[in-house]
Amino acid sequence: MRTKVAIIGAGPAGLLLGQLLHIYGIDNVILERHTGEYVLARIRAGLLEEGTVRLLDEVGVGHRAQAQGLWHDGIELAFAGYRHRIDMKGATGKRVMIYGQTEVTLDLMNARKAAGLTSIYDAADVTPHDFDTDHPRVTYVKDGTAHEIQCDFIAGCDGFHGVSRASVKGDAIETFERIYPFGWLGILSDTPPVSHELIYSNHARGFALCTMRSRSRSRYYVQCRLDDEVEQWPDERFWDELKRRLDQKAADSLITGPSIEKSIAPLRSFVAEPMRFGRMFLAGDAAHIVPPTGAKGLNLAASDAHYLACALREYYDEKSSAGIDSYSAKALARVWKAVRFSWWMTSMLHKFPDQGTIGARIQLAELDYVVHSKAAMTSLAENYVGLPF
Ligand code: FAS
Ligand code: PHB
Repeated sequence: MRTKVAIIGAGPAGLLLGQLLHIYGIDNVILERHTGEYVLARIRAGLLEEGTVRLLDEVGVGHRAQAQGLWHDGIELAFAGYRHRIDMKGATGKRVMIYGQTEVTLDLMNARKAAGLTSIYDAADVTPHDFDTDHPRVTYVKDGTAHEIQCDFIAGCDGFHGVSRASVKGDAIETFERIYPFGWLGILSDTPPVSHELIYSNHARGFALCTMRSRSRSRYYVQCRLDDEVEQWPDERFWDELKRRLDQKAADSLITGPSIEKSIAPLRSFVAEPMRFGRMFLAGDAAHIVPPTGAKGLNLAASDAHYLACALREYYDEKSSAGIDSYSAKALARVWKAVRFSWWMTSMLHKFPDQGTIGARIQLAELDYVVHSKAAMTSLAENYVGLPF
């Protein structure tokens, strides 16, 4: 088989890139190691920046998000027993949309199918080859049969544990990593959200986040130990702990119910540089990971897909390699600002084992400053709603 761009990974980065390339008239094939059902079953992000929603509209899949997504003008920071609202729309003129990553992935999958584009799920041993030559190729095994795809370019959209970044020679890549000494225990429940906007809570017992997927489905997180296991957190314990980390009004009005999903995610900041290796590009989690405190992971996957699709359109339409030559620097400039913001939000809101009493006080002083300073609130808001592409 031959295609112009072989995309490895059918998560948000790969699927959005595939649709953008399609509307730019650039043939592409997606190779995914799991089934579509498996990909859809993963509960992950829930918050889209306006720029991400615009990209969904651009590829013709924004209608369900526009119909079912919840536009939010602000968020609340809770600390020292009180909640303080950050008016993001007032500060930046922009909003964010609550619309689950699962729905984004489903919308993109359906659009890809409707366009008759080639997606190979359940592809085993997917391996990029010869991407440092003008004739890259990708091999894989499907139902026991080996296959090869010749292509012009490879897009490694295969997430943090994918094969693309792992295929780059050690001396050609530099990585930067910070692993946080805690995780997030997340729960999904068919209960009405405790508040109409998100609540990020700094508490002496640890961080908590109240978010949602709709007006009848809530998503909650509590900071947990790295060695915690889901089995140690029966629903009752989770709800009790969440209430203890919220202000009294939220704790009193919280509606609990049976969990329909419960999982623990580790937190890390990670960046690989560069994001281009000859004729192979990395996009999304394959190149970078942020702690979800800033809700940036999915949105960075979207901006990478946008930058890469525009660069490839320039290559094919204008016979210019300027775009692909500048892709890595352009994407990384936005990635690093999101890495910084996600680190800052995480540092301000979580309980760190070694922070001591002074560290807790400095966090409270920072939060007190942020919610009482127009400049500080505007800075938080413009990063949270998404810096320009
Ligand atoms: P993905 O990991 O989503 O997709 C990569 C795809 O490549 C997967 O389908 C995988 O099966 C496939 N793949 C991997 N190796 C392969 C191989 N060798 N061959 C073929 N295919 C291969 N972000 C937020 O903004 N907010 C959140 O709240 C949030 N919560 C998260 C919770 C968890 C538990 C995790 C793990 C991540 C969370 N994220 C969150 C980040 C997450 O949403 C990612 O940023 C987003 O999925 C990135 O999309 P992709 O880059 O497409 O990577
Ligand atoms: C979510 O809805 O899952 C979510 C929202 C905002 C975050 C993290 C997760 O910062």
